[in-house]
Amino acid sequence: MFASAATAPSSAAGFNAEFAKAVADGLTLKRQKTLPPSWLYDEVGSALFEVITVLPEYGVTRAEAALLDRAAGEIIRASGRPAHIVELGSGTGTKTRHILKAAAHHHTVQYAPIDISAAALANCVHALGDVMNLSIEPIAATYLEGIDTAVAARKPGESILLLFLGSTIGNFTRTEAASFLRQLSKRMQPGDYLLLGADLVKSRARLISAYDDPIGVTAAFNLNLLARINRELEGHFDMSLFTHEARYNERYSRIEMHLRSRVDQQVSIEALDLTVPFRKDETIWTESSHKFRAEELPCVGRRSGWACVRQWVDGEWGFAETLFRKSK
Ligand code: AVI
Repeated sequence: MFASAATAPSSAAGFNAEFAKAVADGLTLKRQKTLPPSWLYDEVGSALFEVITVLPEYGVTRAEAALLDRAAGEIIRASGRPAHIVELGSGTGTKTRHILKAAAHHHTVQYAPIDISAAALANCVHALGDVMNLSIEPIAATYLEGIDTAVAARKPGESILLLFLGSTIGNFTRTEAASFLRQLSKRMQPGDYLLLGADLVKSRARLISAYDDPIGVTAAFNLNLLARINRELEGHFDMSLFTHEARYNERYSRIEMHLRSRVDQQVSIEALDLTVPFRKDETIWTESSHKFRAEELPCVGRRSGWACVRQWVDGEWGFAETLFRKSK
């Protein structure tokens, strides 16, 4: 299951057994080769993702930041002025800053960003260090383990506002998303809130150029996965023999990112003692990015133990922040 946009720290020299297993499993599948999207985010991939977020064609991050800037005060009031804010994924702090500043306007707020990458957490602490009345307590863990730690640290009577921003929920399948939201709900108490950022369905043309930008940053982000296999697992992928492809799957309202082999070829991965055959035009499916209808999001939450309180929509790009309260 996808964890976060910076969850898979690269180890320049080290051998990551989980990565090795994911590559061996995904590239030996008979029908559709796949690689899980969390492995896109090593040091190079995370840096490329930061560039993606400022591309003119990729409106997701800008739309969410603008929405949070406009609605932060309302979100904080509607969530009962929480003293404890927990964020899944630490990001760069840019979007969260609006929420934290609004929350810490009247009283001290405890902010716990959760990320498996210590480097991402350090950046976040650095970026938000100047927000007044904010006590930052980073948690280096997977999302669910991190929530357990954050919940254990809550003071009696204190409610938590959980942030899951950036449309990372879209990188789960719909079934995984529902089960993940249910897992979150199970760990929360009545009176706790969840703010969920999700990208909305828009025209195919807009989506394709967001995920296949004209200067090739997203292509580099995707191809870096093969470069990572070369770096970490002694792979022999020739990047010029693969092309990045973004497809829009109308039926599931999702972008699917693939790496397409230009030729029939065999690629050896020495650390796995594996040779992977590719037919011309065969692809590796590396990521899905689901898009939602605004009215679908309250239903997604309701089925997973969350009651919708309010929704804010950015109509220009098409992005929604939905605030949920844990159902009893
Ligand atoms: C992190 N995640 C929400 C991004 C998305 O839009 O699905 C990842 C991404 N992949 C390509 N461009 C951006």
